[in-house]
Amino acid sequence: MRIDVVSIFPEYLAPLRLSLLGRAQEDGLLTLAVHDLRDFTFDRHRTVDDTPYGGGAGMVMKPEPWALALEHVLERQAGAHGAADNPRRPVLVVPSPAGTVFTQAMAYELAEEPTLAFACGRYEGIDERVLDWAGERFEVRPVSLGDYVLNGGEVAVMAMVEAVGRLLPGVVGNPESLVEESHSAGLLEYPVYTKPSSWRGLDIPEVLLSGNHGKIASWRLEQQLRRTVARRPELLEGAEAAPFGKGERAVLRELGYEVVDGRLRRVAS
Ligand code: 6GU
Repeated sequence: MRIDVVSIFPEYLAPLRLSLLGRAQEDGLLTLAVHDLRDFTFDRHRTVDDTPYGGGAGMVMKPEPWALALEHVLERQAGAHGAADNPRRPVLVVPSPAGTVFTQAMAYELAEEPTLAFACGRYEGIDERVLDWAGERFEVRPVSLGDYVLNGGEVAVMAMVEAVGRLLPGVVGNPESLVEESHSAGLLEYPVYTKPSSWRGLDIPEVLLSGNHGKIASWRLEQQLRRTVARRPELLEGAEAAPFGKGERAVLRELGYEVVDGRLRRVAS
């Protein structure tokens, strides 16, 4: 996969050269290019922002540097592996607190693309006409990390590139760690423990020493259910009941959920 990021703070993205994704780039599994938006300006001050029409606080990113930067990205991406056979337009992710919320499902979708581009806005945002213009050349996707406000898209891009990059074939050494995650999709992970079995007066759950793999698996699933109910109940409300067997349904009932038309429903308690 080829990823291009446009930002006024290219150094912000430097950590993507480290660790797992750094290795993926060395191994040729991922090509990551970060472009400085100011390289697409021509005035002495390399200006990328201006005051908003209609007034109001803050500054807005000027359109022309963005068009030039994104044209440059399109040229570079045209030669990427798989780009020529892509029947669809290349995806342009625009990080924004006003976007669709980024999820693991979206990470899997994006991991299928031969190329991805990210346009990091700063200040109050990018002149809206850039998105209209880009919409004729890219599949534009405004994406948010969640309901809070960051100063710009760079940190969000780091999160998204890491989430997508680790799904690319060969990037994660043991692909079973991905399989396990997708099996438990929709539930939070179970708690994990390592040696020593007794530490500062705290013992690990006994079942983990039993050697009974069936019992361990059902204990872990029960922990996932309890955790999800306690921390993220909205993940269970309306979820398909089909993946849950007799034992799990009993736990779910105890936790206040019933099955109606094959879906979980919170029972008033
Ligand atoms: Cl993608 N961008 C910004 N600026 N703030 C955010 C965000 C993105 N996601 C959550 N907050």
